[in-house]
Amino acid sequence: YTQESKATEEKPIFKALKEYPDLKLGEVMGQGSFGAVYKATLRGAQVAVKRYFFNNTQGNQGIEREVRYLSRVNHENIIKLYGTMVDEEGKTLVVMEYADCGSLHNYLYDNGEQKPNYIYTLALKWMHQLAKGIAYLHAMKPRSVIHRDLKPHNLLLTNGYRTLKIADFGTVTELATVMTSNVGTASYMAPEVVCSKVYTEKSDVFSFGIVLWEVLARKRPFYHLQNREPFAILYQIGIGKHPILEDVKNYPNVKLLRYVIRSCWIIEPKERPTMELLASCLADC
Ligand code: ACK
Repeated sequence: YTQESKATEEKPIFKALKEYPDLKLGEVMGQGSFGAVYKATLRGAQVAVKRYFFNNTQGNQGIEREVRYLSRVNHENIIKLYGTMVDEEGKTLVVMEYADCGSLHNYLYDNGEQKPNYIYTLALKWMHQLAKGIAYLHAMKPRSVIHRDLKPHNLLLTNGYRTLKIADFGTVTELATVMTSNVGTASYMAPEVVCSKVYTEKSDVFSFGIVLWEVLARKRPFYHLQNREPFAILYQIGIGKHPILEDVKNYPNVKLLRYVIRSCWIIEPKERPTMELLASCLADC
C-alpha cells in the first residue's frame, strides 16, 4: 500500500479521468504559448481544460505525476486540478476547476464587458486571498510548491468577482521545462530569476509585490519605460529597477502599503518577507 495509491484513492476523480468518455470540450477561452484553454463539461459539471500544443512523446507520466501531486492542493483560493489525460492526437489535457468571472488581467484591462466597479477594499481582499493561497502552496509537504508565474493572467475570479483563485501554479514544473526556458512574464520576474533562473518561494514574493503594486496603482508594471520589449524590461530588472512606488497613492494606509510592496522587492531574496507574513499583514490593511 504505497503513498501513491493512497493519494489516488483520496482523489478518485483523478484516476477515473482516463476513462472519461464524457469530457466534452466547448469553446476556447484563450490561447497561450503553451496551448489553449477550453470551457468543458465533465459528468455534467462545468470545468476548464488546458490543452498543451506539444505532442506527448514520452507519454504522460511526468506530467501525470506532477498533476497528481498538485491535485492534492485543497484551498479555497487555488483552482483545483482534477487530472490529466492524453487525447487522440497525443496532446496532454489538464482538467481543472472553472472560474466564471475570468482573470484579474481581464478585469483590469478588458473594457469590453460590464464589470463591477473597482473598489479598493476588494483589491486588498483579492491580494489577501492571493497571499493566503501562495502561503499554502509554499507550506505544502513533503515539498513546497513555487508558483513561478504569478501575474494577473493566472489569477482567476469567481463568486461574483469576490473570490480570487490562483491558476497555473507550479507552472506544472515539468511542463515548464518542456515548454520554453522563459517561464514567467518579464515584468513579474524577480532579479535572481532574470540573472540566474533561481526560483524560490522568495521569487514568488517578488512577483506578488509587482501584482500588489499593479492593482493599487492601476497601471501596467514598467509602463514608464520607453522601450517595453521583454528584453528591455529584463535588463531593468537585472539592474535592480522596479515599478514606481509613488504610483500607489491616495489610499488611507498608503505608507504601510508602500512599505509592504518595497519589502517584496528587496534584492536579497532572504530578506523579503514570507508569504505567510504578507498574508497576515494584508489582513490588517
Ligand atoms: O482572462 P480570461 O477570461 O481568463 O482568459 C484567459 C484564458 O482562459 C486563457 O488563459 C481563461 N481561463 C484559464 N483558466 C481558466 C479556468 N480555470 N476557468 C475559467 N477561465 C479560465 C483566462
